Amino acid sequence: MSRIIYLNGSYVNENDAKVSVFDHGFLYGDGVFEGIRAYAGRVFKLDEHLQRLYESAKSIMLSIPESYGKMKEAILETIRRNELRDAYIRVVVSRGAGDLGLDPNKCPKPTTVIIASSIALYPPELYEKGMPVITVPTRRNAPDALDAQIKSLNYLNNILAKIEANRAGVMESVMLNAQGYVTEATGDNIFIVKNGTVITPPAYLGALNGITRQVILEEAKNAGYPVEERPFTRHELYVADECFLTGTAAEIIPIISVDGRQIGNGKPGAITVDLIGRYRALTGTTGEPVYPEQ
Ligand code: PXG
Repeated sequence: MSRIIYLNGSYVNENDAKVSVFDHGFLYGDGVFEGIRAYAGRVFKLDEHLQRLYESAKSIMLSIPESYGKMKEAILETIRRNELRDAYIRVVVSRGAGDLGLDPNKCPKPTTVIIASSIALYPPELYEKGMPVITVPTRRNAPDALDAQIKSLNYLNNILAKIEANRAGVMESVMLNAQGYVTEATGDNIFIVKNGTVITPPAYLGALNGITRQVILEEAKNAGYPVEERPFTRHELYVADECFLTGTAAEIIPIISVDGRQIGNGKPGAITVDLIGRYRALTGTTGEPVYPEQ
């Protein structure tokens, strides 16, 4: 079935959803985006994603044409028009078409695209068995160069890190910052567990303050686990009892080895498994209803 795409105020068939080659999103990666999920007819953490979208845009002085309320309705309507209940939603706002120079002043009208697609789930055995990762030479962007809180269309060093993972035969890589502290994976945040304490790097080191990350920090506190947001190096990662990644697309994925060092007993840890269960209990039961509730 051909998808219906929201493009600048209209709902069009995916074959007609076309953007100019002069769009600065295409020419320069000048724009922002969000990746959002719906479960069982409810959009999970929609306001949190929208707030981050508008904050990313504000930071790069991009004025989103749609008001917050209009954008929210457009997201829900795009899901409805595609008759989805479980969906991955991509919202992209680019600087729009301009000339061949960098200057955003030459781009009078931003481009807004909303895609709602059925979700390509990761294989279930990944969650049961966990997966190996590596750390890579490609550094996460320094916050004084390009702040990780801006979810911009510039993902090149994350993509380079993904290429390094592919070449090493693993699915994900963990990026360090220029000082060698662990930041995050290419599209997911990272957590370790040591002696029962749940630890994640602070966002200021150069990690996106992910929405799944925030949910997991909250759920860990609710469950009574001590929680710490503090810097750690590769050594602490190697000697962790448990490790997992968090993100909207991946949810919570257990990590069972890092650079060939087995984590814990090489199986998903007990706290990781508990947190996966707590996260799954929230998705599909909380969030913005897409359809009138029966
Ligand atoms: N770090 C980075 C760099 C991200 O881009 C996350 C962490 C997780 O954040 P949330 O808010 O989702 O918990 C992200 C966001 C994909 C994909 O298709 C995922 C993201 C970005 C781009 C693509 O897997 N995740």
